[in-house]
Amino acid sequence: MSKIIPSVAKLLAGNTVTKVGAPVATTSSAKYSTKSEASFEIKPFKLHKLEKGPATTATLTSEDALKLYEQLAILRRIETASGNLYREKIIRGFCHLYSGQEAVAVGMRAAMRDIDTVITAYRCHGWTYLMGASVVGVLSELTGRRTGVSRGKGGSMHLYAKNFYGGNGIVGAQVPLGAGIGFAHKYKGDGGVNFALYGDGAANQGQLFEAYNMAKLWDLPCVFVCENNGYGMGTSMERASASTDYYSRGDYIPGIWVDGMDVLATREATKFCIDWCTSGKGPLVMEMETYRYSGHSMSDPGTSYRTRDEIQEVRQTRDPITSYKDKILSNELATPDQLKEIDAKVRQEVDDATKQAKAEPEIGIEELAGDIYVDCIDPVIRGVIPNAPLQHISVAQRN
Ligand SMILES: Cc1ncc(C[n+]2csc(CCOP(=O)(O)OP(=O)(O)O)c2C)c(N)n1
Ligand SMILES: [Mg+2]
Repeated sequence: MSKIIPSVAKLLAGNTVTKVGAPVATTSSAKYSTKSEASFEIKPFKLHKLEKGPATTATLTSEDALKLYEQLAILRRIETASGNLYREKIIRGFCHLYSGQEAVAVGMRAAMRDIDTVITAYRCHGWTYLMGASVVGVLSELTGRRTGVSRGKGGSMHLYAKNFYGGNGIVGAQVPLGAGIGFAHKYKGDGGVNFALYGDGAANQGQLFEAYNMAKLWDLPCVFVCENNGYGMGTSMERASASTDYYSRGDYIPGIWVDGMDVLATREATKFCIDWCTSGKGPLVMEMETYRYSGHSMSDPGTSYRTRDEIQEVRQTRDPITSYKDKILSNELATPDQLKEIDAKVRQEVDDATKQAKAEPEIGIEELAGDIYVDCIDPVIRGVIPNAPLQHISVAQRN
């Protein structure tokens, strides 16, 4: 088996610039990777009002290579499970999948520090996991169960975790909120940076430009991240946007275009943004060019405004997981056996979480008015029936 690796390397080599580091294992077992570190060249960033951009060479250790692979794989698997649960009618309501866009979140998360914060729109399942929730916490929320991150009261669009401000269903509304979280970092002087993610469709809203303005006036540590997946529901970006150079649309705010299908590019760009913001230079706009494989939501087959060939082409040539897998295999940072092992572990974890989510109960009716307030001043909550108010109760544990 170990003989396969050099030949895979030859077949797949392409964008390596150097290989450094001594072999970490001299054993003949293919279970072990053979290089401790490798360097990769990143597709050039496009810059707006910046003289110098992020590093275009990324170094990756074998340990990080496996970690990133596992995260990419688990995000994809969570969405596959969510899609299935939706088709089984166990997940109800809205459900927007992130498949195809995983490298954006995983690369960003890899660069973020514990103090940094994130807010996004409704494609939020993967982010919730990356910010510390368990797979059960995510899937139970989607299925409306007690063990969900919002005790089953939020559903697919309203997931939260520590330093993760959701999960927001109103297109674009998370962006001014994100500037506000950036303000909180500055006000408290905690050194954190906030990342506010939005889509190419949301990018045309007026409230974004108001948020840009305040963020620049006050030089807030806030990165505006446009996840350009080519479409806002069934409308292509070319039909909706007079300028599709989203990285330059902050005008007076510097911007960076990033290949959002490359987890190393998103990681390096995010590192750059953190350095920029923490040195007091104010906000940045980052455009991540990516693609969504599924329809806009589960009720959209996703093939009336784009061709099946287009989706297939992206899957074959730019898939964030396959392309990354090829890279780490050909550079001997991981062996096929190691990746298979991770795939099996991920499948097991998500399968177990799916079973558990299905088995968990929903919360009782007595919690209908639970946890509305942190400090409850008036426990009487108006309901839909006049003269039959509900009682506020505190249920969830807080840290
Ligand atoms: C204020 C508002 N307008 C319209 C909608 C309906 N809507 C939900 S998602 C969406 C498209 C957003 O596209 P984009 O910003 O590109 O994000 P993507 O879905 O591609 O991630 C629209 C119009 C909404 N939820 N909120
Ligand atoms: Mg979009």
